[in-house]
Amino acid sequence: MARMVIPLGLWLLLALPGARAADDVPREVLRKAARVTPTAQQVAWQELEFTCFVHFGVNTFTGNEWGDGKESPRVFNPTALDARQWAATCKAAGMNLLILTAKHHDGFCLWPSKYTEHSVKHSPWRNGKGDVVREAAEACRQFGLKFGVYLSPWDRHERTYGSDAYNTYYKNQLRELLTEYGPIAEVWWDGACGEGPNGKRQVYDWEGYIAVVRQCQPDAVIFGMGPDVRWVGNEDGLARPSEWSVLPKRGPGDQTAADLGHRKYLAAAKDLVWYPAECDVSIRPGWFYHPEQDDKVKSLAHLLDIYYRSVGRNSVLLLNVPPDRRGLFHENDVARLKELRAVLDETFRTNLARGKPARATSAAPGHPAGAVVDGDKATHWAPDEGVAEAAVEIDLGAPATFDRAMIQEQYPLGQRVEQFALEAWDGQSWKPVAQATTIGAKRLLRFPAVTASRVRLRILDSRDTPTIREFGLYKASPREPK
Ligand code: FUL
Repeated sequence: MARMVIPLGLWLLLALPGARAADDVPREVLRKAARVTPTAQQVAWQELEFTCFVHFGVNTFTGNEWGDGKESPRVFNPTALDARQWAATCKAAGMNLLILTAKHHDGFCLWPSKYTEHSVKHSPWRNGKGDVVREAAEACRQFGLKFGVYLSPWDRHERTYGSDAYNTYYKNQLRELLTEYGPIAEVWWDGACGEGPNGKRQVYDWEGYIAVVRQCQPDAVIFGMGPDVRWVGNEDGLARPSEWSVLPKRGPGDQTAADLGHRKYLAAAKDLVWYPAECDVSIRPGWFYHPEQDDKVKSLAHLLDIYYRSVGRNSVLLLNVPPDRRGLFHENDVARLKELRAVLDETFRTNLARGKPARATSAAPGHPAGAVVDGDKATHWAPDEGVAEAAVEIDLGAPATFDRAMIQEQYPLGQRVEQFALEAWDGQSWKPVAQATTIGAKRLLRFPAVTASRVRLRILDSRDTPTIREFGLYKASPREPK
């Protein structure tokens, strides 16, 4: 018989007095993490769920993804620009905010900035009198969308880039955008950085940039290099299977680990922060429009998968739709967005659990089980204080068939659930339907169709008393590709 060999590391672990597994975290640390909460601005942003990125600029006309800053402003000449067509498409697709690349890395400004000549002012478009930022901001207001700006810190055109004078230039442009175009809901900063004409790498004044945003648009959230919204870590539009909004405070941009927010990081952290994920992805291979990609618009199945793995995983989806050389969203992209909306609407129109009798293992005063099926985001169910394991059961009244579930935590109070399961009563016993880890703002689950008249949501582990805002059961649209 082979002898069992215990590796040295394990011996040491077994021998060490009080040795703990990495995720055996003291309760008070978990409770502390569970009580970190979002700002009102972060909540407003999270509720947007589905948002639109608009990459547009000289690259649209040169065919590049990154311009080198040497482009003539004369190349910018959309023949039929209509920002209302963008806004109308977004609205119909269920997107709630539009973020425009006011300036990309090439430095060309889509508005007539007072601080540079490298802008629409010297383009043939609208005889140099046009302002894309204004047209987009006004279209968004007209269609009830929020508006945001991408202002690339990396600027390959500006002569002062690489020196401190550039920080002044950047702040001036930021102030222009944040004071002359009405409310701005999101400011988008990636960390791209290069060398200026002087051969020096630019040292960005992030603190100074943040101060300008806070002063001019206190309701805006700052993405990426700012403190409010974090890059999910990929450009595929996909959040992690366990996506935490509470993280140890670290340097901006250093937020790409696969197990970010895992409890094993909490004990050592000095500060914990609410830093939720945004998933950016383009509907096409490129961020900018390229005619040769007209037949490469992502499939309906692919976009649905992205939706379930972003919006359905405690994140906001920022889907890029690049206007073409006319200055319009291309017909293929518009058609795909329509299909996506139709399928999502059909799937989520009827919540089979809504208003059905609900009961729970326990309920704290004022937080009854029925709150999870009342469709009211102001109410939630919570078991008795200090209970990390609890269940809520919903009686559907008659057998119903479903293959999708939606669960929301009352996340403005903190993100708490670490593990949960969905079960269905088959007449004899409870059968597992699905199991997952985090919930946060929204969790969407997909599973093979189940027919049952009773279901229960079991919270298996939670960092503190769980709070469940809403629960839903749905049957996927038959138009969803198999
Ligand atoms: C990146 C940029 O370099 C890409 O061009 C694009 O704008 C993407 C959304 O962000 O950092």
